[in-house]
Amino acid sequence: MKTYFISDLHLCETRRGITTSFLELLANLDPKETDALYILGDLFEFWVGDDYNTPFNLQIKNALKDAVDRGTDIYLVKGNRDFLVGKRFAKQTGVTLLGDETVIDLYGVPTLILHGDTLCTDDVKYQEFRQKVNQPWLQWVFNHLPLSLRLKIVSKVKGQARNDKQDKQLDIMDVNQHAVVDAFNRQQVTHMIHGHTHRPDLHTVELTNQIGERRVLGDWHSHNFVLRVTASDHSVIKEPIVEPK
Ligand code: LP5
Ligand code: MN
Repeated sequence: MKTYFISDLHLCETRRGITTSFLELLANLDPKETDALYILGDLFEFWVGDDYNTPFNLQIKNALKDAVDRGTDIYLVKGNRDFLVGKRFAKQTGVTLLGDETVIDLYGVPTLILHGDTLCTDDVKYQEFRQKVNQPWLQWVFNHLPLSLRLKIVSKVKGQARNDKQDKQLDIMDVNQHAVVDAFNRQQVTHMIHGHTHRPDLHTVELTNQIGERRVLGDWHSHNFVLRVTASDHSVIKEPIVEPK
């Protein structure tokens, strides 16, 4: 049996190659051989609300629903770009939404899964932004605004965030080691899997009396990136993404 992990696809209408690659992954999931698919955040480039049913969003929702209906459990952790995915999305797709940090039993190994943005504590401006936009009352208000206004706000804030990011040093956008060790200790695990930083790797981390393992997933920019875990091994599947002309 296999368990798959992906993150940071940033699906959007203009990147058909990435979308095709994701739809193929879903269509090829064999429920007889698959325990679960975990999507660790930033499935979408941005999500303005569960009611934004463009043909593109419907295509993705339907593909998720088909895969779930055929018998594969799919779990979704929200990322910093799709933090507004909500209960209606879960109901429409059959996907199970997870909280910021979840410990799963991965073939006998308790493993912490998360998007990864919460580990980047040196990026103070981002953490302040995250706190603001994750306030339930603000999300409630935002979700009740007309779609056209929501789209305008998103495009404005995105522009501001993009400008802000250009001035940031690269190392503040990676994880903070203390935050990593804190997460291992808080959850009492020695294994974690996350995305967000777009710096795929396998790191060892010194913990009290033991060594931790931190697996970072890659984004789906030039290649797709799937981590496949079985009871005996971990392997990364990576293939070039071809954008149709
Ligand atoms: O994803 P990536 O790698 O490009 O960048 C992230 C961080 N950026 C973000 C920004 C969002 O993706 C932008 C989405 C727009 C959302 C609009 C929401 C509308 C309101 C909803 C209310 C419920 O996540 C980036 C990190 C980087 O990862 C690496 O970790 O550095 O962080 C930023 O760029 C954030 C800026 O530093 C701060 C931006 C401040 C903008 C001011 C907005 C005012 C608050 C609005 C509240 C309504
Ligand atoms: Mn992210």
